[in-house]
Amino acid sequence: MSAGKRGALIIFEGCDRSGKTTQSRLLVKHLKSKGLSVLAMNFPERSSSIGQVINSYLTNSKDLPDEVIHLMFSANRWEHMNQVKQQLLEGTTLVVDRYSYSGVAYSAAKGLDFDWCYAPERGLLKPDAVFYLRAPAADDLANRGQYGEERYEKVEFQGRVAKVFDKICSKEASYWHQLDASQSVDDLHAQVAGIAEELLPKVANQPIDKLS
Ligand code: NYM
Repeated sequence: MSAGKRGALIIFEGCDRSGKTTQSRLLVKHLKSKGLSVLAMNFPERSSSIGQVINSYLTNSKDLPDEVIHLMFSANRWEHMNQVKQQLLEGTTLVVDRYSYSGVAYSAAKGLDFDWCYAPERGLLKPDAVFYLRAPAADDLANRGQYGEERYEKVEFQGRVAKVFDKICSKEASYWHQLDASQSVDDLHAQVAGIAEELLPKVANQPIDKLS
């Protein structure tokens, strides 16, 4: 990599079981095969002390007020931002499974105010691209296995989450790519890889923006 060229911040978003984890792994593998420096990340990042509280909440061994867990998800992103920025500036592309938009979508789906939910995300690094894997009907997703083991993995709730993602997608259309999550893994990957390959050289000399 020549001096000064940064990596891209690429996010996968969508409901539970929409294929984000599979697609983000495939993208990392694909970009690595092209000789690029790329790392996978996911939020929540469950290993930090904040992440461990989030994990206890998600696995139902701990209860917290909706506002508190919302702010913990956000804090979990904030605690990793310096490291993320450093990696991008060193030329590493980050492929991230969930980000601020999951934070807003899941909490707003519970009934918290949308703008209140978004406020703590302002100032975090702005993604260069978001791949929104738009789910088919939520009950189709339930058939993909292991649905219902963690908090939030309920058909009706996922439908509400999808509505918030749809709203964000139409507001943030300039860098969101809505993709049909019901197509085959390979077809979806081909679309994702094509968009990512075009994106990387475009952002390499651009400053890193912040969410506003
Ligand atoms: N989740 C994830 C939130 O509610 N807020 C957030 O900010 C983030 C990043 O955590 N059901 C929810 C969505 C998922 C759950 O995520 C765990 P994953 O990708 O299944 O580990």
